[in-house]
Amino acid sequence: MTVSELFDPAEWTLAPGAEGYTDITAHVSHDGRIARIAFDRPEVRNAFRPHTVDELYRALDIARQDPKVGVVLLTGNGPSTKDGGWAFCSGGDQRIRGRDGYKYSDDETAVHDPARAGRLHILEVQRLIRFMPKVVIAVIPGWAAGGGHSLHIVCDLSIASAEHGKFKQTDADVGSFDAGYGSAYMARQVGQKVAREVFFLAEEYSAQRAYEMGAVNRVVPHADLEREAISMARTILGKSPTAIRMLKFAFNAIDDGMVGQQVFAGEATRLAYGTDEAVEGRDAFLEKRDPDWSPYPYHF
Ligand code: S0N
Repeated sequence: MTVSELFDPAEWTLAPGAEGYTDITAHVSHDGRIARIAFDRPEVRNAFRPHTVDELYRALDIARQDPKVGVVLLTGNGPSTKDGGWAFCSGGDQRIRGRDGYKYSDDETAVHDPARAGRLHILEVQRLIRFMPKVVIAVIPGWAAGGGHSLHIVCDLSIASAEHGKFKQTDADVGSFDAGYGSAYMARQVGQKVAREVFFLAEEYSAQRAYEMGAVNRVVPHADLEREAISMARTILGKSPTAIRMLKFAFNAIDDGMVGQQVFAGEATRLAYGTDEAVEGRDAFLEKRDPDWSPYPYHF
């Protein structure tokens, strides 16, 4: 079965736990270092329903916890068999939007678990992308609209198809709004005037325009999109994992307030634990003696 026209089976193997997914596909490169996670609902421009978001969260979290994976490619399979259209993601599935969020089923007579009603958990996915200590690249073969537009904004890097990459922030058209990273962080990327225009006018813009705005890193021929994304990932994988992790959290910190500081601090603590100085503190406690800090200077 074809995963996507741009998917090269020679590059990938099924990711752990991916057998049962219905709304996404998840693969890892043969050396285990790159994860490819893709929306797989091309007939609705890869719109997500709660079940899609559950699977996406699971696949991303598996990639987060896999010590071999250093880069995640987030993309959309395609094209649509109905009309040949391509999409990265068109956001929340409007057909199952209720008054309190998105429903797990469009069966109005079904008994819904109240704890699972009205889920808006795409925001949990956004936070996972934001805070995972790995680079996440949005690989955009077609439409990035609504909540799909916001997902590309929250990814660390974006690469788009020159022919089919299209962008539109439809939130205000359908009475929804990403008042978090989707809008405020976009303004950080492209400036306030441009971000407000994107949201207030909800016009279509091309991959080239997205590049000129500073929202997309690279625009490449459609047929080369995934190859270029893999090449970008391989370049990143050639760098120091600690340096990349610290840099990602450094870039995040200024916009993430105390949480950004906490994430950065966690990484700093991990590094500090590796020093002889920290080992001395732990050993002194365990050996019930005063610590000897004399070998450790006050650096200036
Ligand atoms: C993507 C668009 C621009 C593509 O236009 P195009 O190429 O003309 O295709 P269409 O003919 O329109 O679409 C093809 C088929 O796909 C269906 N479809 C497309 N998008 C959706 C969708 N989002 N939901 C359901 N169906 C969709 C079409 O209906 C069509 O089907 P058929 O063939 O049967 O007619 C264009 O399609 C478009 O504008 N789509 C809608 C984009 C949109 O408004 N998305 C929702 C925006 N809101 C969100 O995403 C919520 C975000 C979010 O989740 C969130 C964020 C922050 C805080 C909370 C939340 C939360 O609510 O969870």
